[in-house]
Amino acid sequence: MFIDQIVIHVKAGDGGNGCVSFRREKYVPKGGPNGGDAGRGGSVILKASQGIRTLVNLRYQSFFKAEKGFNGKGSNKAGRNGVDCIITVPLGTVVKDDHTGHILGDLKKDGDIFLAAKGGRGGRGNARFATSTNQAPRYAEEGSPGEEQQLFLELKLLADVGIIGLPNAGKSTLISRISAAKPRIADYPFTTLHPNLGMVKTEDYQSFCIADIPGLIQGAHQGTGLGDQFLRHIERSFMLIHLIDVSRSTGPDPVKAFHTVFEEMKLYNPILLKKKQLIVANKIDDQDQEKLQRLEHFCLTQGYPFLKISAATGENSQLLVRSIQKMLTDLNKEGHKEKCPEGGNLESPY
Ligand SMILES: Nc1nc2c(ncn2[C@@H]2O[C@H](COP(=O)(O)OP(=O)(O)OP(=O)(O)O)[C@@H](O)[C@H]2O)c(=O)[nH]1
Ligand SMILES: [Mg+2]
Repeated sequence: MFIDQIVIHVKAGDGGNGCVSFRREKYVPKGGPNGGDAGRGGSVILKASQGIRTLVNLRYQSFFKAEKGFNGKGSNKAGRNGVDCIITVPLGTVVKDDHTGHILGDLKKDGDIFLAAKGGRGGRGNARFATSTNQAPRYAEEGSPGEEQQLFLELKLLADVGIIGLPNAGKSTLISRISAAKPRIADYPFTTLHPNLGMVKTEDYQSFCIADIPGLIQGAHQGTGLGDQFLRHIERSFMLIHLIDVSRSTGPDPVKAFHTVFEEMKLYNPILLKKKQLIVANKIDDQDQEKLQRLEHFCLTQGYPFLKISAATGENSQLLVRSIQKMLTDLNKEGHKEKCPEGGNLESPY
């Protein structure tokens, strides 16, 4: 199951209470205060891990609580700290305040952590409060409460390249051709129900990550088809491959197909249109010459880079990989290194 949005509730452990105690020993009158300090409460920490792909594990548990700090004890014994609660999330998880919608963090790299709720401070024992004028304090500090908040987690995949297009354009066939990903492929629309990621290895031993998202149709922004919600997964891509069917099948006119997807992207978030797009005509093994020419002419006049391939037979697929690699290198040179427009501070828990 692919879950990419979820609300969780986190509660850090409260700090323990400091101890009030006095040393009692035979022949030692007025032994003095010896109440120990308490432990701090455990924190709730989100940790990004390469090993998981979706937020599905949070579907079955949405309340996370860290352990309370232990109280201090007599004989100057300190209480133990509460154990932290660590929640593993996939790379690309954006953490937002559920009430305000503010972005609090963005976990992009393996091992990135975000302090979701900080554990309460442990109270000090009475031994700490002894002074020359008050040598036997009968009070100790109480622990402070652990933080608590409601978070909205949103997964936005971190693929270098996103593949967009109408249903049946051959997006999944393409990703299975150039990467090791094995998505479902079939000749009916909406075969792909959630995004798939694949790593593409280039001839010069480099690699990039590519995402196949479910097809878009007219009205996707209003929820038609599978809607436009999956577009969030290409928001952070450097560039897009717009795949268009030019086969003899009864599919729509290729230029119209381009505009349909273009419009839906515009309605979802116009920022997507600023991304570099490579228009790729697919299914040239079964091409409709007129459709192909129309699309090629359109790209030429509009200044879009254009390629024609057959994802099914593999024709020109290596040329496509090289072109993507080159475009990514050029984009890197132009300084598009930062994938995510959304910032967010990663805070160390301690
Ligand atoms: N002849 C030919 N058929 C192709 C080619 N690429 C894909 N197909 C066929 O087109 C159909 C749709 O392919 P998919 O890869 O599932 O298309 P998709 O764009 O992922 O479709 P959705 O997931 O529904 O959006 C399948 O029957 C494929 O076999 C191609 O290059 N040539
Ligand atoms: Mg598909």
